[in-house]
Parts: sequence; structure tokens; C-alpha cells
Amino acid sequence: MVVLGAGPAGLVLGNILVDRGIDCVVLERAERAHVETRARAGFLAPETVRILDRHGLSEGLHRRGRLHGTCEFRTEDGRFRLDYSGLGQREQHTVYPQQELVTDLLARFLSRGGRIRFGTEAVAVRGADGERPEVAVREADGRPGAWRARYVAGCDGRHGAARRSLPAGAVRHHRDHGVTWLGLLAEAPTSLDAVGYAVHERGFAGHMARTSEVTRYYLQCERGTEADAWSDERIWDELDLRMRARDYGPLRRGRVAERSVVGLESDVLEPLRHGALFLVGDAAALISPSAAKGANLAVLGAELLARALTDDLTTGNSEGLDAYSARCLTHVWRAQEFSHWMIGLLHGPSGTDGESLFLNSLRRSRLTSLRTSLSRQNWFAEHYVGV
Ligand code: FAS
Repeated sequence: MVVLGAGPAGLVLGNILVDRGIDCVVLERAERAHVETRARAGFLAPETVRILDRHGLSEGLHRRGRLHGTCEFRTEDGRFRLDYSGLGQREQHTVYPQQELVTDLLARFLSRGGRIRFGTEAVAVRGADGERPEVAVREADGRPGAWRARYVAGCDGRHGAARRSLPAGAVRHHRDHGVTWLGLLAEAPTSLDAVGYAVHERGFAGHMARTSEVTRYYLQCERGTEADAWSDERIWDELDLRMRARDYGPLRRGRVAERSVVGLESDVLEPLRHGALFLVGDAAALISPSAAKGANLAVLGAELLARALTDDLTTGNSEGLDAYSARCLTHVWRAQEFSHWMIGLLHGPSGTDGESLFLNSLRRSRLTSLRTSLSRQNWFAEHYVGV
């Protein structure tokens, strides 16, 4: 078994396979230090925690993670809070930075005898329609190399080799949501005891806990904005403005330690299986960070595939593998649908043409029904926390 990529998908898959005695090697193009420090997601769904619990991978998150169950919306129609932990399935997120989870997964994988090759970039997957596909790689010393296995799991993200190796005819559903966020990591404690969503005529702003000293913020910006274009002071002044600090209290400022520009896009590849090649996580489907689903879908897909591979390789029962794509896509599309709804809830066009006015009125109506309707709030909680 060859697994491409040491992100959440590849490392959860690798841990479960090694735990079940299935020989697998993870090929990762980055160095270990980069993999263990790359800050991305931070909100783990309860189902994700249950999966990690089942496979003995959750010790770190239970020790250092924090439960989180409240959203606060700040809009032109005022402020309201949703305690989603008391709604829907009555569940909460666990706030645990993705880089800490990946570090835990990596340590566990190696302690279980898992093999990983850092600095090894997969270039292409060949012969996926055969019995022994080959993964062509560029070894750490730049030399070409090749790995063969019965199966290959493409856990190498949206720009990886697995996607590049798909046969003609693979379908890609794609949507550019036309929204761009400046993703920020601030060396400052949280300013709210909730996930903050601010909807302002100047654009969206978001606030999400990461650790007790670091908070993630998002600022909607123009497409084409350079990550370093805004000074720290301009970022904080704009966040204050959009989060209505004057009405609801100042934000706790600090150095902006990391910036990234994220164009909100979504895509889904279908099917997720091409012979002996399987796609998992972002390699299978990219989802906008608006609803904090990406890393959670990666873990869910990894367990689905690990179970199917185990059945096939230990008992010869290939039903799970045959069903993997359809099962995984059911979860993917449900998450995509909610994520799409969230984008419409938090962003409205700024124009004064009829279409923009109509879409903005829809947005305000969605927020009003979320503020006033218990059934809508239960629906929101179930989908916001669910995967
Ligand atoms: P990953 O991209 O995490 O891992 C892929 C791995 O493959 C990487 O280590 C890469 O180095 C390696 N790789 C790539 N090409 C390769 C090749 N050719 N050969 C070998 N290795 C290769 N999701 C959430 O749920 N909540 C959030 O709040 C959130 N915030 C985000 C913020 C930002 C700025 C970004 C960019 C993403 C965010 N995401 C969030 C989404 C993100 O967390 C992904 O969904 C998650 O990392 C997906 O995990 P993987 O599928 O394992 O892919």
C-alpha cells in the first residue's frame, strides 16, 4: 500500500492500516518540520473525535483540545449568539490545531512501525487500472525513483500527483464562490468566547479560536490581494470596524504571525476510485473553510477507505472498496451543501444592481430566520457540527 501525503487523510489512513498489520509506506514531499508546523484547520467535529478515539489517535486532543459550542453573529441588524451545543444533536467542536493533530498522528504512526519517506515527491501514478500500479517519484536527493503496491491512496491534496494522474473522463465539479479571504493567525488570545461571524457592508470578518495564545481571523478582501499588502494596524482597524468593536468591545490585538490569501472555491471529483487508485481528503474534494469541514472530511474518508482496504487485503472481500466512492461522496456533498449555504449567509454582493440587492436581502432573511426560528437553529447546529 502506498499513501501519498502526510496530512490528516494520509496519516489517519496509515495509522489504521499499520495497526491492522497492513504494510504501507507514506510518501511526503515536504520535510517533517514543515508538516508538523503547517497551521490550517482547528475545529474538529465530534464524529472526527470518535474516529480518532476508535483508533487510539486522540490522546493529544483530549489533553490539550478545548470544547467549543457557541457562534456569535454580528450584522447590520444587531448581534445574536447561538449556543449550538444545546441544539440539534447537542454536540460541540473540539478546538485543536491541525498541526498538533498531524504531529500526534505522525508520532503514533512511527511508533507503530509505520514507514514514511519525507522529501519524496510523487510525480505520477501509473498503471492504476492494473494489479501493481507504480508511483513515480522524485527522491529527496533529486533522483527519479518508483514504488509499486497493490493499491495507492491519493491523500496529497488538491495539487498532488494523484489528481494529475486521473484517467480521461474523471469528472470534476467546480465552483468558484467569488469570495476571497485574507486568512490570519494573530499572536493574541481570543476576543470572544465564541466563533465570531461578522457581516458588514465592507465585507465579512471571522474570528476562530486556535490556542490560548493564537487566534485565527479572516477578512474578506478583493480578489488578487497580496497577503502582505495590509499592515498589522490596517488589519486590526478593519477587523474592529467589521466586528463592530465600538458596540461590542475591542478585539485583543497582537502580532499578525501568519497570512494567507484563500480564494473560496469548492470542487468534487467523481468517482473517487480509479482502479487501484483512491482519492481521500482534499485530493477527493476541496471545500471552502467557511464551515470548517475540510480536515473533518479528510479523517472520515480515511477511516472509510482503511476499513475497505483491510477487508479486501485480509479477507478478499472487496465490497467496501467497490462502495468507497459512493459512501464518501454522500458525506462530501452534504458538507458541500452546508458550506455553500454558509457562504451565502456570510457574504453578500456590494453592488446596488437588482441582483445584488436581491441576494443581500436573501442573506439578511437567512440570518433573521437563524436568529428567530428554533427549527432553523436545530438544523444549523446539526449541520455545523456534523460531518
Ligand atoms: P493536506 O493538504 O492537509 O495534506 C496533503 C499532504 O500531501 C501535504 O503534506 C503535502 O505536502 C503532501 N503532498 C502534496 N503533493 C504531494 C506529492 N506530489 N507527493 C508527496 N506528497 C505531496 N479545514 C477545516 O476543517 N477547518 C478549518 O478551519 C480550515 N482552515 C483552513 C485554512 C487554510 C489557510 C487552509 C489552506 C485550509 C484550511 N482547511 C480547514 C482545510 C484543510 O485543513 C484541509 O481540508 C486538510 O488539510 C485536508 O487534509 P488532507 O486531505 O490530508 O490534505
